[in-house]
Amino acid sequence: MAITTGIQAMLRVLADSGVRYLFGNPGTTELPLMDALVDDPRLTYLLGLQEIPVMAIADGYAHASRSPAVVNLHISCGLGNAMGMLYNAYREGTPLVVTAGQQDRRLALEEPILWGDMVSVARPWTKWAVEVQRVEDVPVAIRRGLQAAMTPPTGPVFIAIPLDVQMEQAEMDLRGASPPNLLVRPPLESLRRAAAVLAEARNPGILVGSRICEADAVAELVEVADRLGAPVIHEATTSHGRCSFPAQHPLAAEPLPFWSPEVCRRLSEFDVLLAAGMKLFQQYIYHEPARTLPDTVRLVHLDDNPWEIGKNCAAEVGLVGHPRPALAELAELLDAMMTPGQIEAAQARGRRRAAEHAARREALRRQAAAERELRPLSPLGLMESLARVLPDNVAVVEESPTTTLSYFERSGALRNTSGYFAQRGWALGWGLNCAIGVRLAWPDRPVLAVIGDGSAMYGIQGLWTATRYRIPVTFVITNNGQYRILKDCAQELQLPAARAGCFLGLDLAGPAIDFVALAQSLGVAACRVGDPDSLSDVVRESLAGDAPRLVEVAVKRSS
Ligand SMILES: Cc1ncc(C[n+]2csc(CCOP(=O)(O)OP(=O)(O)O)c2C)c(N)n1
Repeated sequence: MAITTGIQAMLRVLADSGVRYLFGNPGTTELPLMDALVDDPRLTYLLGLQEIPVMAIADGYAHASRSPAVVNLHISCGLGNAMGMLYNAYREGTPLVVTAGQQDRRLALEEPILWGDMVSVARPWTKWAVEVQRVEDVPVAIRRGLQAAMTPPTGPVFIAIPLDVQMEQAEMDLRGASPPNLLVRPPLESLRRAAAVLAEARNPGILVGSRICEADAVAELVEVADRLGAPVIHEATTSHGRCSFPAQHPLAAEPLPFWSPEVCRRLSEFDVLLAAGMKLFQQYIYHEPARTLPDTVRLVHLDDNPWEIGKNCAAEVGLVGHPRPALAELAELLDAMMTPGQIEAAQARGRRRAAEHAARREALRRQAAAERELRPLSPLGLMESLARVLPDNVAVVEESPTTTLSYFERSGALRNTSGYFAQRGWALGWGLNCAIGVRLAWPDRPVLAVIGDGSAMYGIQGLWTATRYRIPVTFVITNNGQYRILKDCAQELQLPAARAGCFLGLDLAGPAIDFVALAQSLGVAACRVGDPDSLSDVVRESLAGDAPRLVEVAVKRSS
């Protein structure tokens, strides 16, 4: 027990829990924190110039470091600016502890400047939201917040601390959080049923989501896929997230298509599907028929979040538990259960899938290589120029909706699965900043961010933070001068003007945005390139460098 202030208690519990960074943007109600940090050697504060960068840098850091990231926001207006990124974190399950100041409670009845009911604002997109009312409760709230953020389903929490509580003193227990071991295996009886269904499948497939990568269970999934000879299918780019299966593995299949009729058609060849760590299904635009999973499929669904199992699609066997021990156990059970005939059939399926996969990958690479001739570069031509220079240990962050096309993964250029980050929540402004957080967590891995011109403008201030703290990220801005995805969606919705090729509010060309000048004004070295060889050269050099750099590339417009 020690006598200290509320804010010192918060810092002590955070430091004792292993937290090293605070990501923030302050106002008056956060000044006790800023003051206390002046000579605190335990925690480093990273200043972001707006709340979108603050939250998204923290998001990237949390995912790459596999630890909770702690954010400090200004009262109501700061939280307001942060809401899009809070939404992303909630959809992704990012373990964020978002703290904020609150007005002095002695003023509250008068409704002082910037006072507001922040808990009600944050609650829908957090696992837990609270305003601490007694200084003695600060350490408990911080410990609980850290633990709640990391416990499945992982996700953000929100803790507001009024100014008077921050400055008050009390005697408190300041020990850090010590979360329990969460490697909980699903019940053996359910695993046996799952293994039996999978073993007897004539043509099994595997649907995989981000939580397999996040649970560090990719190697275990490979073991299961190999035993079954089953292709492994990621979510469509609309909700892709992390890469949970090695892109170069012979069983890595094309991701799911976008719309329900094609998803259903694609899945109709399978008699059994194992869904692992994936939300079934995250659709976007309604299509008839809306059904995604064919009636004929028997579903085995594994997740650490029971809410996901049977949520939209009835599962014959539901497995609730940590994916790593669950998949390891499943592989062992398959070894014990599969008959020689089943093993032989699985091997034959695997060989057939491998041949199909190799042919598809080769055709994609050929097409991309041919498109290198186009000017301005096409999306494929651009991605192929980047793919040529990706180091083995690169981390890639993508937020460029119509340019990236899952090319790194589909072409096999991505050799290290852990380093792939893509949008899941779709509040834009995330990608450029997520990349900064990833690099902060992984100082030894080069980081490439491929960001659309539209997306970049929602969080461009992050460039200043990258320079200020010398965090070397290579930002490639794919500039097509438009919100192309929205034009594509307007056509998909068959809207009358869009069908005639007319759009309003979806072009960024008048005036054109000068990303080179913008980056330079925020302290980041920048250049513009147009041909593929120069692009490859400048990105290769930048990835090996020790400072942030921005490369603007013109991309062919569709209309
Ligand atoms: C904060 C936020 N505002 C608006 C949108 C809607 N939106 C989705 S994609 C998109 C355009 C993205 O443009 P760009 O990054 O240039 O990629 P492109 O579609 O041209 O490939 C917009 C505005 C959003 N998802 N998030």
